[in-house]
Amino acid sequence: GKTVLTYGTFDLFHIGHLNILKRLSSLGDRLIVGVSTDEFNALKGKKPVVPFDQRIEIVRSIRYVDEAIPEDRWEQKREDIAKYGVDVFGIGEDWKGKFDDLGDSVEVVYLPRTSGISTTEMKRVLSAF
Ligand code: C2G
Repeated sequence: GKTVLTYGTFDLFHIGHLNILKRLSSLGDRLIVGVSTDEFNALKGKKPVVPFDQRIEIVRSIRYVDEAIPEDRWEQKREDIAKYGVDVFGIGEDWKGKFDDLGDSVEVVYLPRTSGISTTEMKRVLSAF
Protein backbone atom coordinates (compact mmCIF):
# COMPACT_ATOMS: atom_id res chain seq x y z
CA GLY A 1 0.00 0.00 0.00
CA LYS A 2 0.86 3.65 -0.32
CA THR A 3 2.31 5.45 2.72
CA VAL A 4 1.91 9.20 3.21
CA LEU A 5 4.02 11.28 5.63
CA THR A 6 3.58 14.76 7.04
CA TYR A 7 4.74 16.86 10.01
CA GLY A 8 3.36 19.66 12.13
CA THR A 9 2.91 21.26 15.54
CA PHE A 10 -0.90 20.80 15.61
CA ASP A 11 -1.31 23.20 18.53
CA LEU A 12 -4.93 23.90 19.62
CA PHE A 13 -6.09 21.30 17.08
CA HIS A 14 -8.57 22.90 14.67
CA ILE A 15 -10.47 22.31 11.41
CA GLY A 16 -7.49 23.39 9.31
CA HIS A 17 -5.44 20.57 10.81
CA LEU A 18 -8.31 18.11 10.35
CA ASN A 19 -8.84 19.11 6.72
CA ILE A 20 -5.22 18.59 5.70
CA LEU A 21 -4.92 15.26 7.56
CA LYS A 22 -8.15 14.06 5.92
CA ARG A 23 -6.89 15.09 2.47
CA LEU A 24 -3.45 13.60 3.00
CA SER A 25 -4.98 10.30 4.15
CA SER A 26 -6.95 10.13 0.88
CA LEU A 27 -3.65 10.11 -1.07
CA GLY A 28 -2.67 6.66 0.22
CA ASP A 29 -3.46 3.72 2.49
CA ARG A 30 -1.50 4.80 5.55
CA LEU A 31 -0.85 8.27 6.99
CA ILE A 32 2.05 8.86 9.37
CA VAL A 33 2.23 12.21 11.16
CA GLY A 34 5.35 13.65 12.81
CA VAL A 35 4.28 15.91 15.69
CA SER A 36 6.80 18.61 16.61
CA THR A 37 8.15 18.28 20.16
CA ASP A 38 8.23 21.35 22.39
CA GLU A 39 12.01 21.57 21.92
CA PHE A 40 11.72 21.39 18.10
CA ASN A 41 9.03 24.08 18.20
CA ALA A 42 11.58 26.33 19.91
CA LEU A 43 13.79 25.80 16.81
CA LYS A 44 10.79 26.77 14.65
CA GLY A 45 10.29 29.88 16.79
CA LYS A 46 6.99 28.56 18.13
CA LYS A 47 5.81 28.18 21.71
CA PRO A 48 2.75 25.89 21.69
CA VAL A 49 -0.07 26.34 24.19
CA VAL A 50 -0.66 22.58 24.37
CA PRO A 51 2.22 20.38 25.57
CA PHE A 52 3.73 17.80 23.17
CA ASP A 53 2.36 14.71 24.96
CA GLN A 54 -1.18 16.05 24.59
CA ARG A 55 -0.71 17.25 20.99
CA ILE A 56 0.59 13.82 19.87
CA GLU A 57 -2.20 12.00 21.76
CA ILE A 58 -4.82 14.13 20.00
CA VAL A 59 -3.25 13.58 16.55
CA ARG A 60 -2.94 9.82 17.27
CA SER A 61 -6.71 9.77 17.97
CA ILE A 62 -7.71 11.30 14.63
CA ARG A 63 -9.41 8.66 12.46
CA TYR A 64 -7.34 9.65 9.39
CA VAL A 65 -4.03 9.12 11.21
CA ASP A 66 -2.47 5.64 11.33
CA GLU A 67 0.65 6.52 13.28
CA ALA A 68 2.00 9.56 15.09
CA ILE A 69 5.73 9.99 15.78
CA PRO A 70 7.75 12.77 17.44
CA GLU A 71 9.40 15.35 15.20
CA ASP A 72 12.50 16.71 16.89
CA ARG A 73 14.93 17.44 14.02
CA TRP A 74 14.65 19.04 10.56
CA GLU A 75 16.87 16.25 9.19
CA GLN A 76 14.73 13.33 10.33
CA LYS A 77 12.46 13.46 7.25
CA ARG A 78 14.77 11.34 5.09
CA GLU A 79 15.27 8.85 7.92
CA ASP A 80 11.50 8.58 8.41
CA ILE A 81 10.95 8.18 4.65
CA ALA A 82 13.33 5.21 4.65
CA LYS A 83 12.11 3.78 7.96
CA TYR A 84 8.41 3.79 7.03
CA GLY A 85 8.73 3.16 3.27
CA VAL A 86 7.07 6.48 2.51
CA ASP A 87 5.73 7.08 -1.01
CA VAL A 88 4.30 10.58 -0.61
CA PHE A 89 5.41 13.55 1.50
CA GLY A 90 2.64 16.14 1.88
CA ILE A 91 2.27 19.42 3.73
CA GLY A 92 0.42 22.74 3.51
CA GLU A 93 1.35 25.13 0.71
CA ASP A 94 2.76 27.60 3.26
CA TRP A 95 5.80 25.34 2.84
CA LYS A 96 5.65 25.33 -0.97
CA GLY A 97 9.07 24.57 -2.45
CA LYS A 98 10.76 24.03 0.92
CA PHE A 99 10.84 20.23 0.70
CA ASP A 100 11.35 19.77 -3.06
CA ASP A 101 14.72 18.18 -2.27
CA LEU A 102 12.84 15.12 -1.00
CA GLY A 103 11.56 14.68 -4.57
CA ASP A 104 14.43 12.29 -5.38
CA SER A 105 12.83 9.64 -3.17
CA VAL A 106 9.13 10.47 -2.73
CA GLU A 107 6.31 12.34 -4.42
CA VAL A 108 6.15 15.79 -2.77
CA VAL A 109 2.74 17.49 -2.59
CA TYR A 110 1.77 20.89 -1.18
CA LEU A 111 -1.90 21.22 -0.32
CA PRO A 112 -3.99 24.38 0.06
CA ARG A 113 -4.44 25.59 3.64
CA THR A 114 -7.87 26.13 5.21
CA SER A 115 -8.50 29.88 5.24
CA GLY A 116 -9.93 31.78 8.19
CA ILE A 117 -8.44 29.57 10.88
CA SER A 118 -5.03 29.40 12.53
CA THR A 119 -3.66 28.88 15.99
CA THR A 120 -2.38 32.46 15.96
CA GLU A 121 -5.88 33.76 15.13
CA MET A 122 -7.43 31.60 17.85
CA LYS A 123 -4.98 32.96 20.43
CA ARG A 124 -5.76 36.53 19.31
CA VAL A 125 -9.51 36.03 19.67
CA LEU A 126 -9.13 34.35 23.05
CA SER A 127 -6.86 37.14 24.33
CA ALA A 128 -9.76 39.58 23.83
CA PHE A 129 -11.62 38.04 26.80
N1 C2G B 1 -2.71 23.96 8.10
C1 C2G B 1 -3.72 24.15 7.16
N2 C2G B 1 -4.60 25.16 7.32
C2 C2G B 1 -4.52 25.99 8.40
C3 C2G B 1 -3.51 25.81 9.35
C4 C2G B 1 -2.61 24.77 9.19
O1 C2G B 1 -3.82 23.41 6.16
N3 C2G B 1 -5.43 26.98 8.53
C5 C2G B 1 -1.75 22.88 7.88
C6 C2G B 1 -0.33 23.37 7.68
O2 C2G B 1 -0.14 23.79 6.32
C7 C2G B 1 0.48 22.13 8.03
C8 C2G B 1 -0.40 21.46 9.12
O3 C2G B 1 -1.71 22.05 9.02
O4 C2G B 1 0.60 21.26 6.90
C9 C2G B 1 0.15 21.69 10.51
O5 C2G B 1 0.30 23.10 10.69
P1 C2G B 1 1.28 23.60 11.86
O6 C2G B 1 0.92 22.91 13.12
O7 C2G B 1 1.36 25.09 11.81
O8 C2G B 1 2.67 22.97 11.37
P2 C2G B 1 4.05 23.69 11.02
O9 C2G B 1 4.53 24.50 12.15
O10 C2G B 1 3.88 24.31 9.68
O11 C2G B 1 5.01 22.39 10.97
O12 C2G B 1 8.87 20.07 9.52
C10 C2G B 1 7.64 20.64 9.13
C11 C2G B 1 7.03 21.45 10.24
O13 C2G B 1 7.04 20.73 11.46
C12 C2G B 1 5.62 21.87 9.85
